[in-house]
Amino acid sequence: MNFTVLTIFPEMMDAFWQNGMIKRAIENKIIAGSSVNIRDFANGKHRATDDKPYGGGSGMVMKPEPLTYAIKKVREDNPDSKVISLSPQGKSLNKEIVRQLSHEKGLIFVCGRYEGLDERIYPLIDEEISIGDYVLTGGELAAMVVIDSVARFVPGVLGSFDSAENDTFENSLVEHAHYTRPPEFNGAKVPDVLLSGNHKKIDEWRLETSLKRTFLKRPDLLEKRIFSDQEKEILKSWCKNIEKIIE
Ligand code: 4H7
Repeated sequence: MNFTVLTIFPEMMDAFWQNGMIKRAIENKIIAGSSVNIRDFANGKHRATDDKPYGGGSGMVMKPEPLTYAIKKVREDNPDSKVISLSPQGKSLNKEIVRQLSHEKGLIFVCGRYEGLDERIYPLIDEEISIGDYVLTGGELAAMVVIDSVARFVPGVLGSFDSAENDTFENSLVEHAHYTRPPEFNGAKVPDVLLSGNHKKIDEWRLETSLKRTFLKRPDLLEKRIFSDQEKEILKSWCKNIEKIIE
């Protein structure tokens, strides 16, 4: 899968392409990630990418020509890619959109700055996405959020132990508690069951902590959940105990 980001601040993207799982996936040629400087497509002495708004008012607007030329060039090189603009007026990102995007051949992200894009850019945009109802100074951080979440669904990006399908929101429970060495830190011990080597007991304990944490931190997720028989037993055992306690 091919990710291309159109931005006037390509340096912002460098740290993203050059670290962690994204870096490794690029090195292993599982995904491709690159940035294109919109300014390279700007003309005139100052290579301006912004200009004053018609009709007056404060702030600047992204000029249509550099962005149009940049999109057309990147599209020629990646004819099957979808062009996405990140903006507060887009559809809110969620796991369904993330999974859907992960099936595309390539994604081209347009990162707005200033007060936004000249309206004549929009015919070139296939989809508008927002990462949430808040305002950012530019689309770059939003593009990183979308790419990071989408890349996790591309086979081979995550290690063989990890799977996007198993994480929170996929099965609508919060992740179970995690512990690593040392076995005791600042007086807090790792639960004995995790050191027992009894994998049936460990799985049960993980499911129970997962349910507990969801109950306390994200009760909204439980409302949508279809519980397994094992989960129903755990929930019932809590209720039994509650009846004893309040007797
Ligand atoms: C495109 C159009 C995304 C990009 C307008 C981008 C929030 C999100 C931007 C704008 C973004 C998100 C220009 C809108 C400046 C706000 C004050 C860049 N903000 N801006 N205005 N939620 N900003 O995904």
